[in-house]
Amino acid sequence: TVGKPITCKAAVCWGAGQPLKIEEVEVAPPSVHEVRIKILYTGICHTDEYTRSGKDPEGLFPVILGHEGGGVVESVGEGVTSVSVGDHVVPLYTAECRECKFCKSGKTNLCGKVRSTQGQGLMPDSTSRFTCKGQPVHHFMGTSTFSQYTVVADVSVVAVNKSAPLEKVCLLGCGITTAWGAVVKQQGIKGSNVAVFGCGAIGLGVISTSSVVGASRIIAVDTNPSKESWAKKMGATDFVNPTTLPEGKRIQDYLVEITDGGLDFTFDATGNVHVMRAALEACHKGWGVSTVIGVAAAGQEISTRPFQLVTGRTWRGSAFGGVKGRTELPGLVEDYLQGTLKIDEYVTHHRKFAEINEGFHDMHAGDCIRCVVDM
Ligand code: AHE
Ligand code: ZN
Repeated sequence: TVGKPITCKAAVCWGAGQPLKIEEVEVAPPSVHEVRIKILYTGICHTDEYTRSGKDPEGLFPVILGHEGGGVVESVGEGVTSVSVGDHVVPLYTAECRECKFCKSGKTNLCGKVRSTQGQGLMPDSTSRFTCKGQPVHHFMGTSTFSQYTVVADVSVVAVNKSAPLEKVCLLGCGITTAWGAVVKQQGIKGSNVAVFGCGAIGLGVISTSSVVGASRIIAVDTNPSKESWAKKMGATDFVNPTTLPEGKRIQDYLVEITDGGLDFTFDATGNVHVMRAALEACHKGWGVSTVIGVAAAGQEISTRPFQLVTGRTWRGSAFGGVKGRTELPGLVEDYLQGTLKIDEYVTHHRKFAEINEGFHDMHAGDCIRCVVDM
């Protein structure tokens, strides 16, 4: 049977730099291999703000942002077998088709199936399911969770245990999973020393996961002194505020000094290219590995002396923590239910849907780790 369009509320961003506006939108029924989801909760991530601000070179407007959602399957299109009506689901901005060159390589979680249309703000058939005031509205990251109903590709959604609260496991849609994967997919963290630059949700998740897998020393780095207690609560053994170092002392030189030659592993969770450089240069000669997680603004480039690499440091990065969402998210939900994966701790702010712009402001305040919006 062919479904009907649904009229509901969505937060539309009409142009770069504009606040979101709650509008009535029409959400078309799911087409072949698509799933329509009633979104119940969504987190707000810096990437939503990055695209809203106009800094994202892939940004398109008007758009419905949001990529950290939790909801219930309302209807499915033809050919959908992986989820059913009523399933509790998390949309995935990194799809997993299990058929493309990337998925079959066994080397990456990046899936090629829908990425190009996703980047154009469209469904795989190159059209949008959202209409507002008679005008098509772009999708975002294949998820658009800032809408009470959204449509996603069936390769871009995973069903999870219904006993898990969606207001918490929605955060597995981005932040928590990204941080978890960046650590567990990296061999050798156990018994090693680690430095984490930036103590937002991602940095704290890296600290927490490093602690769980048994890193021997975890140095948290942040310019905000109030992040020290957060970092220690998540398992950091040391906290360094680079702004309090003696004048002219670079953070990388300081870290190399206090670690007898540098870190085994460092992580950038800031998106600042100067911090990325410091994170690489804080690595131990011969074997240190630095992972870039943060998203840098358009036009930004990283640099260092090639000698840093010649002398055995490795610069790498991962997206969505290298996690294959459909295969791995159900297990992360079980870990959460069993108490071995922290999620509740990250939720510092709650907002009603009507207050979503305030949620964006919350994010800029130093006391916010994650704000969850009740749709
Ligand atoms: N569109 C941006 C890049 C944005 C980006 O790097 N996105 C991250 C996820 S951010 C989650 O909060 C990512 O995983 N990208 C992989 C992908 O396939 O997009 C730009 O600068 O063009
Ligand atoms: Zn995100």
